Amino acid sequence: MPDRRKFLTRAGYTTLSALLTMGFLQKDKQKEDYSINTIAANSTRMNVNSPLREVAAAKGKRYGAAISGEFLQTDKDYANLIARECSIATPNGELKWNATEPQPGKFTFESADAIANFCQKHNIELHGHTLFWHTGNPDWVSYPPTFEMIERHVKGVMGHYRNSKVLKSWDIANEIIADNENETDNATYGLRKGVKPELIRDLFKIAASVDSSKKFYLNDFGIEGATWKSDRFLKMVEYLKNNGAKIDGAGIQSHLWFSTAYPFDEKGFNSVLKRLNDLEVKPIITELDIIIDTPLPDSIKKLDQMVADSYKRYLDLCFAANVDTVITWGLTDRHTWIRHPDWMPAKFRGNPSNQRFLRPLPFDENLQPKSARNAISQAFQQAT
Ligand code: 9MR
Repeated sequence: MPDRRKFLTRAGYTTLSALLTMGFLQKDKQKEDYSINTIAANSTRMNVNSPLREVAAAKGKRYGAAISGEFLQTDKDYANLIARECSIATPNGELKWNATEPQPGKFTFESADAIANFCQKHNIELHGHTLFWHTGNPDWVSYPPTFEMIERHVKGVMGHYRNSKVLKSWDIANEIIADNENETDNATYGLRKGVKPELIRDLFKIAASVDSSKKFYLNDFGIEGATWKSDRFLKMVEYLKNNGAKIDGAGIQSHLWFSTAYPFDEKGFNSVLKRLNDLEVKPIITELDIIIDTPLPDSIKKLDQMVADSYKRYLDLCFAANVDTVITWGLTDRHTWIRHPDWMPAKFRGNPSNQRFLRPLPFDENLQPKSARNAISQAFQQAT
């Protein structure tokens, strides 16, 4: 008979040393969180330090992040962390039009394939982002692109990944809904100027003719509540469903701002999730990150707690509506787009001392886990 106590102890040591090797643990936390007894007791169930991909999988769900090929190559700690935590990933830019078809009809997949290979090696599913977007296009592409441009692009890019073992879903169209009624010439669907609903329907139809084995999503931001925009987005989803397009899901980007000064529209967000579920269009969270708006707290610790509480609150609502996929837009504050000078919100750009309060992701700039990571883990663990 094997000595069960000894076995558990050895398993505990193995887990502990693996975590330390990955640089996941802060040394001073080691004693506090990782007594061998704790590990032994938890070895058969999830705890807050289990990889998020495992915590999610225990509930039939997936956790992932947007990933960048450049950082995967240059930052090994980052690559290890992605491999440890993620079961799904979205390429940050490698599948956008400017990356895949920089010249008309001349396709290049080197950087996207590198991401796909990384995902295959680490058993991570790839979410294809994106075939149609008003940003991230080479100069020769108009917005909206012509039908011919779309057809060639979709055939070229989707065709390349038709037999991919890891790429299982596509953001067929991204951010097609305008932000308000002044930016659209289509009151019903609120599409960006020049975009016609029929063109989007045809885009989905071309996609289905190339590879209908993948899941197809319509992806957008600013739809996390009952707003003019979310209403138009839902109408567009309904239009696609009713007009012969294959649409499996809706990507709710979730670039969120929380604040002590204004409430989150919980009821409105629930109603968006409910309408999608009623339409049998699966809601997934595709680009989650969280900024805390002013008034800012007086310490980073408090800020991190506010970010964590916001994650928990948001994900609890998602999981209550059966959302099974959560992708954050990046994994660490080291690489977040929000701190990039091109993308930093104007309010923070003009105020350098507030910029250290931009901590939107589960890990900090030193790749150490923050309370936000614990909150995500807890939300998964408590999901029913
Ligand atoms: O985070 C991405 C940034 O690094 C790129 O420069 C930019 C243009 O390709 O796209 C950013 O990602 C966006 C995503 O593709 C769509 N939703 C908003 C994201 C943040 O801007």
